[in-house]
Amino acid sequence: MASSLPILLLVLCSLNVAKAQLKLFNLRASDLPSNLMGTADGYVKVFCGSASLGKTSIRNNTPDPWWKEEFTHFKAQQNDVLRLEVYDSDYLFDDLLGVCQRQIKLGTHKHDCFLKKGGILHYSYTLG
Ligand SMILES: [Ca+2]
Repeated sequence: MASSLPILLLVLCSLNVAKAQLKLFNLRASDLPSNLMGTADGYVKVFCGSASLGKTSIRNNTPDPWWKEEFTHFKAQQNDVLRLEVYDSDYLFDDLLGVCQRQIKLGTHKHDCFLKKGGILHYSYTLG
């Protein structure tokens, strides 16, 4: 019996660090705020843990943008922090409208996130 314990621990540890694939999709926003520069020109930067997964294109002049881009991360694992930063593109400095962070869980999930400066980010992800 005693000799099987190290093997069991080894298996449990392997399961703990098992990498999974994260896919982020159906990114859209609603009611993004206008500023002095006019209607919002929204885009989203995507991070998972310490990895930067890239950013969407800019959707000009709409408070209700959607983005066709999908983001995939092959080295994700459960409880990694998914971080989405929503910006309004402007001439000099892009305006950070809000940040959405959550620990990812296995399965497919859909979320709405209220942005600090107004508006809501909607997104879905699958971890598996
Ligand atoms: Ca703008």
